Amino acid sequence: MTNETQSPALTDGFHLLIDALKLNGIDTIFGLPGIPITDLTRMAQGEGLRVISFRHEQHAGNAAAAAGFLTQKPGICLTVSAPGFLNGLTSLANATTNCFPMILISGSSEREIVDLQQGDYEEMDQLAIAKPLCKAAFRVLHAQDIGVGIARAIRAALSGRPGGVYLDLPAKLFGQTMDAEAGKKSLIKVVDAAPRQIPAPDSVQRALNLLKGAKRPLILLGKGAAYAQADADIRALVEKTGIPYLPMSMAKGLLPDTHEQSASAARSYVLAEADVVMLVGARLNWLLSHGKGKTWGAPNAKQFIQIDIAPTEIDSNVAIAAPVIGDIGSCVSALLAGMGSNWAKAPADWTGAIADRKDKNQAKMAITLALNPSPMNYHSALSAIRDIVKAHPDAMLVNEGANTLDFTRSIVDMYQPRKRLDVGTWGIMGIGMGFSVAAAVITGKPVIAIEGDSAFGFSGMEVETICRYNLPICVVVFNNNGVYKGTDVNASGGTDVAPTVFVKGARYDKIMEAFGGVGVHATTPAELTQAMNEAIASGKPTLINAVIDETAGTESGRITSLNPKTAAKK
Ligand code: ADP
Ligand code: TPW
Repeated sequence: MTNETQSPALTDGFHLLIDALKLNGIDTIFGLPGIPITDLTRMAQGEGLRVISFRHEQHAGNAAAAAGFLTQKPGICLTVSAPGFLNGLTSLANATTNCFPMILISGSSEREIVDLQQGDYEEMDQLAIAKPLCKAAFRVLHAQDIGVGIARAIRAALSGRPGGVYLDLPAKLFGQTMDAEAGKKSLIKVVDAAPRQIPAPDSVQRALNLLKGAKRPLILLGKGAAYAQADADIRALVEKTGIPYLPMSMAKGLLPDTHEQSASAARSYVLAEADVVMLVGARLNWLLSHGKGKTWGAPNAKQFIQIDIAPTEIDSNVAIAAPVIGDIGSCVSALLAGMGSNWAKAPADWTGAIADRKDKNQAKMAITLALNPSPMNYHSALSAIRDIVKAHPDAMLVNEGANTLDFTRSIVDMYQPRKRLDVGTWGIMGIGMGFSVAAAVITGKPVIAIEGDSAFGFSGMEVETICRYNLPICVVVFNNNGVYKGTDVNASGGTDVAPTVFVKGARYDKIMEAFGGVGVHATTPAELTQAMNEAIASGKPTLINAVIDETAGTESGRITSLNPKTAAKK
């Protein structure tokens, strides 16, 4: 026998990356394999990470973003170079716009060749392209820097206003080796990635003074409030003050929509009439008419308190009289503490006037919901779905479309925080199946996806992903034969159908059957109810093709006024 000296144990880029993610509590990767990351996906799975493989990177990225929103850990999306990276980029930009923490990790081609533009396989300067679309972008060139790269990416995604981060990993990095012990030491376990940010006491006092003098106060809860997971304190603030509140769509359920202080059924009234509005994790962007105009009643008759982690958000659209800067949990608990034990409840004439309007509007809506037209319309279908969600308050609800979005948001009550995922700040189509997969994988609860037929088309191929992982997802496609409606005509009289019209009577349920899931064709609320109940009871991937009157709904749903032709007429 020869007396060989044993070579020191080595590690490589692949393993350092996996170890760095695991060290930081990351247990799931959403992605799509190919050069140079195929082995990484295999090894990650081999090392105990859950690797969820998609059919298109945008949906893997959307899943990562939704996972970030639900868990306060950055969701990880893994893509191949150039085209895969670009496919993932929409979701990275969308996550940043929504303030959801995610990290897009992409393999890339070799720097030397890319920088000299010598035509490498899938050549692209990905770092430069990603930079303006996310919070931060980093590239790692050496295996010993992987620990730092992951730590910086996690901190950037989670701290302050959460958002998307890009991490560029050139192919050569994965195979680089180094001493295993030194490699282990190079990894960083991030301590306190999203440090609490305690609001300044004078800012809290200023807000309380304003609130105390309010005659018609209103609280507006946004998806930042849902993200913050300060559910008990937010509820305490609302209930202690007796102030009516409005949830933005993804803040629904933070308090149950059936709560007596919910002003959703009197939305236009409270927005116009309130004198002091407290924004909690909600921006005064287009979704709130920028805080001005007809929606907000008489000009200059309102004062705003805004709780937000991002100081630069303040005064973005209108003057904010009392900004409270900090994390929502710390801000809300400071406000509660400052209120003491005998804080006066919101004036009864205000809350009484709201209750009257709510009663009237709800009675009107009840009549519409009770109708049972044939074919189904949005209201009769959603009336059935509303009862199903009520019976399953822990189910996740994913929602996209135009009319399908607007009507579901207003008709289907939510009962628990962070159960509703939708098109978010951009009003983007295509989040449906990606968000649904993340919702199922992360929560393990049943998922109900209410999808416009156009909206569904953007991510429909992920039905195969849903079947492959046997996820308890029930997709309901509101099929009205087109974008918005199915009734448009070709203005030229030619043989092509109008740009918004699809194949009539399409059977989306067959797509689910193609991959072994359950497909149902439903033409009545009773059939819809039965199919949804069976889907939830069995946990089997299900797609219900819900036939909706093709004349129902309006162009662009509630935002018709944003269409240039309509806007120009104003
Ligand atoms: P919505 O669309 O529901 O109105 P937005 O996405 O417009 O909500 O607003 C969310 C806001 O919440 C952002 O301005 C963001 O900075 C803020 N935010 C997110 N997380 C936190 C947090 N933990 N603490 C404080 N503010 C937060
Ligand atoms: C990435 C524009 C907004 S809503 C919508 C489109 C195409 C579909 C509406 O039809 P659907 O719903 O889903 O059938 P319904 O209930 O009204 O019939 N591309 C992207 N995002 C957006 N928002 C669009 C296009 C759009």
